[in-house]
Amino acid sequence: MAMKMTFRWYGEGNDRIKLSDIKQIPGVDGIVWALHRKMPGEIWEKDEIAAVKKSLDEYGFNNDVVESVNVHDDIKIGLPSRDKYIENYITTIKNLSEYGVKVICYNFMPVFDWTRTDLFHPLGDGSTALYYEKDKIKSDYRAMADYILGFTEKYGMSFPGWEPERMGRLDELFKAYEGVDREKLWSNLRYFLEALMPVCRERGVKMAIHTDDPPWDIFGLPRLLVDEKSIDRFLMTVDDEYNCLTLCSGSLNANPENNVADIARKHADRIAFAHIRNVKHYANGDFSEASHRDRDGDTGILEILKALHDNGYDGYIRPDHGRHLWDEGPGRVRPGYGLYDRALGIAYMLGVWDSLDKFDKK
Ligand code: CS2
Ligand code: MN
Repeated sequence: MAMKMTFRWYGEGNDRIKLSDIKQIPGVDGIVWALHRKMPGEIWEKDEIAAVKKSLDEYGFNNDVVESVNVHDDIKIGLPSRDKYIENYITTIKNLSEYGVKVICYNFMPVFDWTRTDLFHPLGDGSTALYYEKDKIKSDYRAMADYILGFTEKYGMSFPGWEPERMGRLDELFKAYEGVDREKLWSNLRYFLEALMPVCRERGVKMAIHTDDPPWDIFGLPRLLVDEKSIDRFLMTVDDEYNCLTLCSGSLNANPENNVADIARKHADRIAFAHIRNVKHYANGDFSEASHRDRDGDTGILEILKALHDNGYDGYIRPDHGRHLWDEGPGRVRPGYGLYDRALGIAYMLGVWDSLDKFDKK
């Protein structure tokens, strides 16, 4: 069984990139998809799932991986209403499994999904990339949310995890999370997964948590999946082959102390999905995203791919964020999710992988 290459696509009418464009990238087996208009907690209905599957079938792409089925805040906070939302989540898992879905990527970050301070940071060669300026993320969560929302409104796009409806209630949300310290969040995550595991086993669906991005607390909110130790803890807490990891190299390596290849080697059997992205660090703690070429960043892309390959990795993989190239300026591209650099990333990764297959037989 070989590793399966995938490409994230935001869906018909929600992504400027077309399936027919993706079809021309060599080696893509599947589309990582989602019903992006669903609010966290809502059930994904069978007819909606069937429609996406049909559109992917036409191009011969598998629909095995969903990213993301977002988790309702009440589950993360641990409110009594969580049981109702967990029931909905279980129904969604069942519905997805009927259409062949095998992996669900999700995250358990309070309030915010990935966080950056500049979506179009010039890299000096004419391209731009996502950028994190450490000093900008201190206490003013409103200012950061306004920056992201200003962008999404201007260009009529929505970002997963940054739903304007939720962002409009930020103060309320921060208040609701007040009693949720790190240990409480761990126990709420455990409660959620233990409720899901029986149906995951029965249906053959792996839950693959995405590592937190960036991997440290922000605005006083705890983040759990931040380093090797916390990943060990996560996998032990619910020690089930259906409780898996989405290993996101760029998220983890936003902290340069994290050796992503070591983590990949240690937990290869529990990685269901790998996001490959390169990060370049600056001495003051800022970081920028970079091309997939190993030497363009500090993440150790070659070591990570080798670690997965050495362990016979046969899960799903995708290029994570890419730079914005050529005509992909603001308004013409989803930040991080352009066509060109992700296609180049795939060609690079497959080049490495094919060479390992051919010359590095174990
Ligand atoms: C993704 C995340 O764009 C990205 O960085 O890797 O947004 C990811 O989809 C979510 O955190 C998973 O729920
Ligand atoms: Mn990722």
